[in-house]
Amino acid sequence: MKIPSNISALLVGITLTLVSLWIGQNHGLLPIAASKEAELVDELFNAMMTISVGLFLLVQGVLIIAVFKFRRRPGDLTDAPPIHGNIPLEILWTAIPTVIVLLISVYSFDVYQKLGGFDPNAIGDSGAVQVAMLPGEELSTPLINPSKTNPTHKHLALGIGASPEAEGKPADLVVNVMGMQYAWLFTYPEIGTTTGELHVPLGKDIQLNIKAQDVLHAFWLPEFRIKQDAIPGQESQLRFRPQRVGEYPVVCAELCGPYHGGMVTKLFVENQQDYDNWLHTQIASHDPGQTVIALGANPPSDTDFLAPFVSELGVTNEILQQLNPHYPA
Ligand SMILES: [Cu+2]
Repeated sequence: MKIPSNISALLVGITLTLVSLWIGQNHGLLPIAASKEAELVDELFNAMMTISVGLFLLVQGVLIIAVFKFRRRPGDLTDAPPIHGNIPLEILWTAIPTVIVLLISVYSFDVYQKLGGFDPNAIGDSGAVQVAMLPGEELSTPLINPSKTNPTHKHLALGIGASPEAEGKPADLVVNVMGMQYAWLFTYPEIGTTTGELHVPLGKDIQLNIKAQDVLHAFWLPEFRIKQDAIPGQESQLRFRPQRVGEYPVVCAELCGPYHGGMVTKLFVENQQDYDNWLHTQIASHDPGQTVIALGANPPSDTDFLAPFVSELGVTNEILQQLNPHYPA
């Protein structure tokens, strides 16, 4: 029995759609999604993956079928039929990708907006007035016009800000992040402590204020699908809500020097009790001198520098004395 060609085309179409939908949801390319933001980004990624797989299978499938079906047979020395083009077909294969790209752009803008990446209040809010000047001309008005600066508007912050639901509300926890060759430092302004690992409570609205001390870095949380440049002299921010307890990598995603690859630390998402316990250990061990050591502003003496290792790593005074004759007994 011969199956009519429109029915087989329909069956092929259904199979192609089902395979694309399955691969779009089960590609396994992304790490765990540890925040609400990550789920939104993943839905967008999966939608694009579904469309890409469908198009790939369709185009490659047609190509492979054509290679076999229309190959030159032995002894056939005739020319192929002279085909000049097919205008309706060309319009169709231009229009379909155009519509797909437009839909993806609207969808991705929607995700960006839900993430808090787009702040309508920030547009034109820098307060700067453009003044065209001829060479040698004196500047008669200040470049920053104070009357133009609306104090109710936040200053223009780069990065991912509050989501539309959290707009106008302060974050539950603010942490200052400093990128430097080759480490991330996290300062908790409430308690004034500085750490090399980031600890945040589960389910809270977290705001990171990101700066760089030396060169460009990029603060990347792969499991949270957010990344933001750390720029010397320009603060940027990331706001997110962790919704999964765990230990996640913090990666520098901007080639910042020879040891860039080692600029990795950890983000710990903890339930409130564990987070509070950690915070108390930080307050208990808080030593303003350590912050200074980390920032290299006021180099400590060898004795000060080695002191923490005596207690924390079980290095004895005798060992230290062997290494450094000036170390006090
Ligand atoms: Cu870096």
